[in-house]
Amino acid sequence: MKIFMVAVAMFLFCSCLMSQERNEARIDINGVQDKNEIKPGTISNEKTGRSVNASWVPDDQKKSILVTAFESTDKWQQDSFTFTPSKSGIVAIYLRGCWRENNAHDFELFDDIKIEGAEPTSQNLDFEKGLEGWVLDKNVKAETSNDAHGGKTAAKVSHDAYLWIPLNVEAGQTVKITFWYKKAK
Ligand SMILES: [Ca+2]
Repeated sequence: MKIFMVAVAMFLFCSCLMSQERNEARIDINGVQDKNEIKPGTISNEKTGRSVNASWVPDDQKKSILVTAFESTDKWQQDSFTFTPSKSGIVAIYLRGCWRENNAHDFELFDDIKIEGAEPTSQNLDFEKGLEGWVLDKNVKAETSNDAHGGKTAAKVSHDAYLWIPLNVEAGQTVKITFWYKKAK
């Protein structure tokens, strides 16, 4: 029952502000492991995106997960957002897409990610080394795509076929994530 409720809440997150037809490129910042509170900052486009702490997870995790999503189209777009962690340590940055019913997948492409104010454990942020350094889900695998913004390769992900890397953050130090994205064909 609890899993079902979480699923419903995740569905609502996507669908309440976006129609079913709308695709999104989504980045989660997850500080649950260290109970690191992730405070939302600013986003580059408030008309097509938003950045909020997760409301659908258990109470003690709500402030430790920040979900940022921008509407994706067939064209490459660049957007950014900022956040501030409450503790120094490791958080995870996830690249993914919108949650969909019935295990449906909306695939998104990411490329040329820039991270300011934190140290990622991999510098392969343009995916020119494929998915090297990134962690994949055990069951549903993210892929590479040759439809790239820069170079020859981009990452192709969905809600379940996500990619993540650890990020070293400092308490109170604002982090800015800038990235290119589009809807995958
Ligand atoms: Ca690239």
